[in-house]
Amino acid sequence: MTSPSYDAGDIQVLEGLDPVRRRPGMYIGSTGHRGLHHLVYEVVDNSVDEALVGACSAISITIKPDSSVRVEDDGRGIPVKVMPQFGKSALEVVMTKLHAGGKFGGGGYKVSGGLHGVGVSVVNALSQWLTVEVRRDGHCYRQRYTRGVPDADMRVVGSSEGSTGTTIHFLPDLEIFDDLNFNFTTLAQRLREVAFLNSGLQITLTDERPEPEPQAEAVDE
Ligand code: 0RA
Repeated sequence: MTSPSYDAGDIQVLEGLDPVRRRPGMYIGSTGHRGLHHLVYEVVDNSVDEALVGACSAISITIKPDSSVRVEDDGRGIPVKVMPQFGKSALEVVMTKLHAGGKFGGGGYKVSGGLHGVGVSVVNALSQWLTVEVRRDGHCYRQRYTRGVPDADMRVVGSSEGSTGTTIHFLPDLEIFDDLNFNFTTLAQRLREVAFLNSGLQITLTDERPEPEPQAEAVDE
């Protein structure tokens, strides 16, 4: 019997998320407006990666009234099997470990999305809370995190009703970001570019925030 062989391509260095909260700018560029919007692009890039392998045809992004953001795709869903080397679901590993180079696991799982992707775990680390739902293998799985730390183990919450995909819903952390003022136009411009570059991929952006009240005109006394 031969023992498994390892080469540089198999090395996986997975760290926890503490460094991300300590130095957010290193991972997302800034904790201002740009960094805030980068969180959305990071999640969407992972869905786009699914589209690039022909596994995803629609991505829907919603800015919720509390300025949380929900990104839903119809990709394969983040894998959920327990990874023996971690004793955790692949989902929890993807959401709570920072990959510092090398490949993720032997099965060809990737942790980060896109060319410049730092991974959805960075978004998790920088969110006050994040919920992920995966529709896969006939089930709907769910896990919630607070500032990147699981509240509980992943659990089955229902049937996938025949569909597959991933829904990530997160509230950026005001301990990290200056404010949560997402700019619809900024997001729409970037997402339009993504849609243009990925023909056949449907991208929907919805803003559920209340309209700002018209401000009273300043009147000189
Ligand atoms: C790791 C491995 C695979 C897919 C994903 C992650 C994945 C991540 C995100 C984030 C948002 N939507 C996503 N969809 C998929 C490969 C799955 C497989 O081989 O079945």
